[in-house]
Amino acid sequence: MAIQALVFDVDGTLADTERDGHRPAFNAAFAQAGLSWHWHAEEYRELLAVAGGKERIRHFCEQYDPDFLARPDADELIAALHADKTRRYVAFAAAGRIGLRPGVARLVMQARAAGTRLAIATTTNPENVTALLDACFGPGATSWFEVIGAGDVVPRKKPAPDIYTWVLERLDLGPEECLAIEDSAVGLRAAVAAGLPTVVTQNPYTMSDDTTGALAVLSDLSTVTLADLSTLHDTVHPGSQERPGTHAVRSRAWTSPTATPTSA
Ligand code: XBP
Ligand code: MG
Repeated sequence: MAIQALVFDVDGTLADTERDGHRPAFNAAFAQAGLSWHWHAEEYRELLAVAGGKERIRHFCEQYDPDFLARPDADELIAALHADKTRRYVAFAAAGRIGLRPGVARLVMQARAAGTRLAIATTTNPENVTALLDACFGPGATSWFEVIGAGDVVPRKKPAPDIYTWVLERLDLGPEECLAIEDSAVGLRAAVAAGLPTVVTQNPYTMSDDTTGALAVLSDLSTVTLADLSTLHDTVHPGSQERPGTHAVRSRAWTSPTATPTSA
């Protein structure tokens, strides 16, 4: 079955946004608010287990600053911190501080040329998505992505399947007609739970993540073509009892030297 749509995750997949955008923006917002919090890279890697910026701040407070959560205005303070963090992230993106990961632009262009539909399923705010796409592809690039599922449009964030289900409904496609591209265990679990065959492109933050269920695990998309992804997608048997995303990758299906199929 041909791939009808590529569904991209954003953070860690399109760009190293956590390294170049989110973490610095969180820390700048904390400093601006007079808080002593500072998320170092290794600590942030652990915090990424919780998707969603507001949820991540709350999780951090539960562990390290429960007194903050005991304040009667804690919810408002977290919302204000997150709003400031979002403004900073958008400014970073607009200033060109966040670049696309290798191969992303080429794959997006190939898909557009081939008429393969494009969509996004992310936990981050829609403003962040627009800022990143505008800065990296040029103004108006959000229109290339037919459906953009982002942020709080679903109450349950990844690893719940909800954002992928939301996107599939708007694409009016079944999960087996799509291919998801993710970077993390949290994102992979969400996509697989929604039934999408999923390729994982790891980054330094997600290098040690559990990739069980991925069709393939790659270091990046630098050598991957749309034809490669189609061949890989063909190895999934729609209608079988096996869940998409857990199917064995046949060795003939993948020619990229960087590919590491999760099962032989
Ligand atoms: C990653 C996330 C987000 C970002 C921060 O999203 O979990 O929460 O870390 O963005 P994905 P916000 O990998 O699904 O793109 O602060 O806007 O939540
Ligand atoms: Mg991600």
